[in-house]
Amino acid sequence: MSKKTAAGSRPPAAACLSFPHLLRRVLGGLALLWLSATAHAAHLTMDELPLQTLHGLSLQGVSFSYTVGGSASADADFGSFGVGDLVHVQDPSIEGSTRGSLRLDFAAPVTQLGFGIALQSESDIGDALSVTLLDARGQALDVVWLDTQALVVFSEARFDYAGAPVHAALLAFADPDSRFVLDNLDFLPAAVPEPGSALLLAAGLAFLGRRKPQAFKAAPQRKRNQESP
Ligand SMILES: [Ca+2]
Repeated sequence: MSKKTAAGSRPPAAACLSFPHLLRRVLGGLALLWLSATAHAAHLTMDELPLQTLHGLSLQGVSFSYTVGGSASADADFGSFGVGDLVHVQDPSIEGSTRGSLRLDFAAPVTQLGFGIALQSESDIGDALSVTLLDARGQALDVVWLDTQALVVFSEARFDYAGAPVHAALLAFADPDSRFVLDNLDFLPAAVPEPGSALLLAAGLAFLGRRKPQAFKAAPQRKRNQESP
């Protein structure tokens, strides 16, 4: 039997895959499914809704609470105009008194969080505000103190975080006699596979479990075919 005839009788390509090759192909497909899971980044520029009181507002997976002395306050607005076009914040934005604390609660925990902040000051300010990142139990994952810089008119900074899932963030200001502006809020919910992807993943693993013995039995047969004259 010639080599050409032997090649012509070769079994279909899929049957020739060794188990490691098959495993790589299936896992590659499953990885693509996994990456298509529901992780949609949000970018809020505070023009999503008209001017209104901030406390109690929820949109795109984040809820805002603004309190002064532990009580809900109307001294912070969403969609406020007046700060103009600065480096880290631009009209419209969130604006309020630094007497209060601002809390962001996320509908799904976020692994990335960022925002621009400006204080009504023309000076650089060290430790101008603290950002406390909270886990699912309300325990502090981290506390970050931000310095602000006098860039245009206000004293500004950009906060960016990437790490363990954060369920809420609490902002508190060192100087209670000023105003703050917050804008360009970015957050990325932790990826959670969609139900369909999870089912496909389970089906893929079940397929691998059935396929493994067959693939190992097929390999010696191919070797015998190649050695035949
Ligand atoms: Ca804006």
